[in-house]
Amino acid sequence: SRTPVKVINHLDRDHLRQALEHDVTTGLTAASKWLPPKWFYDRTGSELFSRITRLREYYPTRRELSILRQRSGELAAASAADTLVELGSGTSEKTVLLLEALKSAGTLHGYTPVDVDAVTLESAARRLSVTFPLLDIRPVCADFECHLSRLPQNGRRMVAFLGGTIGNMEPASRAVFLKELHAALRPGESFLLGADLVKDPARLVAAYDDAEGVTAEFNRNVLRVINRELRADFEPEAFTHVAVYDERHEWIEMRLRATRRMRVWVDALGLAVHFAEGEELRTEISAKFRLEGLRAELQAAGLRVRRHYTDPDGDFALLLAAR
Ligand code: AVJ
Repeated sequence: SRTPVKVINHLDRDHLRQALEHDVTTGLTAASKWLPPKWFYDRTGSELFSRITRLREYYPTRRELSILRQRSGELAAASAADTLVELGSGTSEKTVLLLEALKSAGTLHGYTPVDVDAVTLESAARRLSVTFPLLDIRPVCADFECHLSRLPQNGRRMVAFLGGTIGNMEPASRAVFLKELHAALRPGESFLLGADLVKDPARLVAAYDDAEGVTAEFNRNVLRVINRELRADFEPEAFTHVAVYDERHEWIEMRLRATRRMRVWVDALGLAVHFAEGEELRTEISAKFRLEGLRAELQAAGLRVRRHYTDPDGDFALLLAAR
């Protein structure tokens, strides 16, 4: 048997802790309260998200998978990559298709999954090391928004950012992120982007407010994370899950709405947070895109789109760009 996969960790407990403290302080003392979506993903949150991807209403994962099933061969050939770097890899479920394609193309050498959740990262890496015993797997526990320049430099890389996670960033952060990504890539390396497309708002809202309430539990999980990590006393059940489509920004917003007046104590920060009845806390934006807009954003960062695909219904897009 092979040596266990070693996780390179840029997120020591102190770093994570400081980032969480910073985000909670900033977000919960703002006039309009908000929290960044990355704190959804502890072990429970990652499991809930995995359940979301199997919900009837949540189409993005299935659509992206269907594009990958059809096009991974072309993507592998066009990229000529030997190393796959995956940002926000989570359970790496879709990755297998890309790895298989690179293997068939005869180029596959390494895989670097990058994720903030060390537990999920480790188990995904372990699972893949069984399927691909010769693959050089170097998992990196990192925040891809801050650590792009510290990714392993080995090989000719294809950096994949799948699932539509780019939609979690506001336009200004997206521009910064894409520029930094461009700076981290060498000529000849590529960027594979999965993005959810603008569509009927009713379908969008349903995808983020499923009948079973899985997304609602996922949303409330961020409060449980804060309770545990920062000794806070949020009552998750006192908040209602809200999903709205903002037509002007073309993004979904997830919020948690206080069902009554509340005072929440965040012990680790010595912070009291007051909620009025009906007050909303924004927990996520999930932007929806148009192909031309994506092309322009990539172009502005110096990345040229080489291939672009959508599923037959035009719900989701995969773009391969070159540095
Ligand atoms: C993992 C960010 C792509 O925005 O669709 C799913 C997260 N939030 N349901 C998305 C999510 C609510 C998901 N991403």
